[in-house]
Amino acid sequence: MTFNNYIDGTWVPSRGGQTFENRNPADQQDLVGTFQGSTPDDAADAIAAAARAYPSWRLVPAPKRAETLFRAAALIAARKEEFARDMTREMGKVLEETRGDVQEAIDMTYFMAGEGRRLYGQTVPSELRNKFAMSVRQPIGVCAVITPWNFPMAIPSWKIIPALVCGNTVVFKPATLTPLSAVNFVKVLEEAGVPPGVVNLVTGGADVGTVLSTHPDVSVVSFTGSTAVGRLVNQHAASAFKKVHLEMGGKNVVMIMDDAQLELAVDGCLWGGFGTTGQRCTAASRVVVHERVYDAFLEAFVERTRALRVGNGLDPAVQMGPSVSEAQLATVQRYVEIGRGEGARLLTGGRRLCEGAHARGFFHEPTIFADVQPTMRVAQEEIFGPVVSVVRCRSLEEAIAIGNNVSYGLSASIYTRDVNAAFTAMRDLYTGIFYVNAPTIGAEVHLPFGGTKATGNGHREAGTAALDVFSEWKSIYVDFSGRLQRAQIDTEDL
Ligand code: UN1
Repeated sequence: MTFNNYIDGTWVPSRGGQTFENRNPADQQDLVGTFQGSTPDDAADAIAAAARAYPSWRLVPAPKRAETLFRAAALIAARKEEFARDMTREMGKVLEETRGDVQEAIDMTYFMAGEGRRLYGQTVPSELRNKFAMSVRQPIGVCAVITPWNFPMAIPSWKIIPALVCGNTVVFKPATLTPLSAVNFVKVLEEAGVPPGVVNLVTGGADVGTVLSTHPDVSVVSFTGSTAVGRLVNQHAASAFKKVHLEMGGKNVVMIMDDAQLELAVDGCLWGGFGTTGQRCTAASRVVVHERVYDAFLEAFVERTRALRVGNGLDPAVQMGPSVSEAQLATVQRYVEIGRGEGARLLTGGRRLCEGAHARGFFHEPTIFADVQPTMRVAQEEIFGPVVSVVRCRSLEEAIAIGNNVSYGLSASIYTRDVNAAFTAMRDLYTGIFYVNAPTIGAEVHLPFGGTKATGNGHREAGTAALDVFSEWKSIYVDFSGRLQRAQIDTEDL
């Protein structure tokens, strides 16, 4: 089946006539669909439609905009199973997780629709008599939304829904590996009654992204993806002073102290390290373990990892799906070689799986490196695959130092029963997200999501923090004194 772009309320093919295929990474014989390989002209059409729709959408009262979004949330909920299956087919993660992804989009849509009746500003006393002061949120204009393939419905919802509730219009470019989930999401918005031009979908590659981040009629660019591409987006958008929100790489750490409940920590490391085949920006790709429990932890972690069932995520018995693409699998294989070359001890995994049904997809064994030095590349660089690096430490202080000593700052966690250790780590890990006695993944939609250092550029999505990306403050002063009052000058009490 061939899917079109959605521009100005109509499903249209690309002007250039090019298409691309989307195949199941668990089974390359399974063609998921054919999608538009859009051109810069298609992107420009979508931006023009969004710019035309903006003046009227911004004036729809926010609670009314929200009503449309409440309807969208209910529609996604009704189709959760169908959307989860489509998602597993197009990007490989297991059904339980794709259901979670769709659920996250439902949660975000309900949460942000609720904001339609808030969008709170402030009223504050003026320093002058008979003068009223307040701040209100105002929409910004056309928002470009560029999203990754690892959370194909959740992450678009984190951006598109707050953009809409604030009164902006949207041009959405999903990752080329997950266009079907994007089509599913946009169809729901259409059906819920989002007016033509308010949301536009353009599938395609870097050409489309470049137009979105450089076009003069785009005011906001919200991007989640690699640090390298994020840097480009930032550079493209800089000269026109566009507002840019970036969410990029991570090299998240789980710290396991000598008083930790080890079984709980092993559960967390399995889920955090190998959930989504390690393809989360929040993945627990580093585990720092206190020397007193190091061997015991590794023994249990390796045993449980070896038992993980790897395969097609549509099979309910499978616990870990494939890498999303051949290129991603090659990256995993490259890092396994790098780790070996650096002298890390390979405890389990390390090979591509290609026997039987595995031969049709991009499967790799869940892999653990032990005795990793914190400066090794496998402990510093984001791999985005099922590879966990375990580092030994002697104290909480050392664990925190190792934890912080990477260029990224998305998520971190500690396993301990010592409240003092937990609070010290909570304070001292310079990350955007922190967990106690849980892995580095599991963010909920009503709290800010994002990271420090090379992970982000200071913004947060999710929670009410997302409203700060998609709106700008306007401070309003109303003088009802009937005479000129000069702030900072007429300081005497008149
Ligand atoms: C990501 O890691 O790419 O916190 C997003 C989580 C999910 C979102 C993760 N709710 O694990």
